[in-house]
Amino acid sequence: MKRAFVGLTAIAAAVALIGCGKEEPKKPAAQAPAAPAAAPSIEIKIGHVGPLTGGIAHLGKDNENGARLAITEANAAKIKIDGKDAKFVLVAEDDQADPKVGTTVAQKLVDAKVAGIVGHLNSGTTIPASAIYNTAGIPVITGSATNPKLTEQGFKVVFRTVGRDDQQGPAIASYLSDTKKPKLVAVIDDATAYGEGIANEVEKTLKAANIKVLPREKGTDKTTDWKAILTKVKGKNADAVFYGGMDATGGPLLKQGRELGIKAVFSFGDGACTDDMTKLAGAAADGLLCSQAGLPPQAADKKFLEAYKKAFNVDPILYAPFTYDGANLLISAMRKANSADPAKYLPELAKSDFQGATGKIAFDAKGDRKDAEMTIFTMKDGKLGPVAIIKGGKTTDYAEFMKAASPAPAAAPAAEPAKAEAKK
Ligand code: ABU
Repeated sequence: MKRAFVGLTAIAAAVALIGCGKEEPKKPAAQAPAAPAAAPSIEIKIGHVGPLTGGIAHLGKDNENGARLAITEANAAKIKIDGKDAKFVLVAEDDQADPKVGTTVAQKLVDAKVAGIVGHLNSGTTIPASAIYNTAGIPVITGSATNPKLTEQGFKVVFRTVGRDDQQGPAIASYLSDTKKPKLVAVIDDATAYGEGIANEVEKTLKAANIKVLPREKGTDKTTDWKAILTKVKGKNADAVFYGGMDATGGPLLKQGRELGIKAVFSFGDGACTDDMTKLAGAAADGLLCSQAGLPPQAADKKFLEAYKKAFNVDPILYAPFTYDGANLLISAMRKANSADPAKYLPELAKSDFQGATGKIAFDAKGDRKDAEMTIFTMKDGKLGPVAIIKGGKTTDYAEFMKAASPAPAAAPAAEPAKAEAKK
């Protein structure tokens, strides 16, 4: 009886085991076909630096937008570098237009292993930052810093898509002296590398034309109360004023000058050659003269202008077309070298022969744009209008120049206009 119980228990246990799924293993299901391997990709970081806070943040954003649009278009064009899908990423930094912050963010970009940089906006930040990029061997293209010193340092990695202040200063000073015939000019600057540099060039040109220049007056790039300096200028009865500085400080200077009853012609370089002068100075801005170190934004390639408006819902203010070209020059050189390695694509960048939104771009041995145009503007009814182009020492009426110019330059690179990736 005892044996019979043991036997039944063993059978029950065996049945229970089968019930728990210890069956014969089933044949494995047929494997799904493997998905095609994703194409290898490469992330290429491009830095942009400009002031995104402070009085000239609007110009920093304008520059950044230009570079951002180029990156967005390059991504839409599905560019391959070294057989890999290139994904370009804009790393945007704010240098607050401050030379010290400029070097800090320059090192940050080097540490982040960016392949190239568009920037900075200001000469005062670009010059010290360029030494850091040069040590790291990373190419940098500014679309707005105009002080000659930048490209006189012998750095092989430095380029600019605008002209220099030893072209711009003589251009605005000659136009002022030829058209307004001043006898005594007050020259004021903001004590920055740009402001002081262009003021020196203007003074040199005026003096060479036998025009008297008052002893230099100086503010800073934060000065908004110019009354003490302007009262002195009024007392000397200057019939023209040149200010080397940006619009954020130039607007108040002009407004206060008119409030004090100064009748002189006010003239400015590119930093204060924006429609913001009307916002800042009101009706007092009408009649001002100013220069930009390239063709005006409205003369840029139509495809670029439309894509910029579509992407950002505003028109470019000043140098966005030049930073757009700067970013495209970097990308174009990488494509030619088939590499985003700075050491490999730098030689291609140096020998660029590029049709950009601002026209044909080639660099001289220093990294300066060959044959840069200088544009002279006047303000009328609150709008800046180009009146003349100075190129190779020759002044041409703006309308005539544009009529004679070859057909509008083609946008670069080959890509559909696309909505720029919005930066929150
Ligand atoms: N070129 C005007 C403003 C930028 C700069 O050179 O500082």
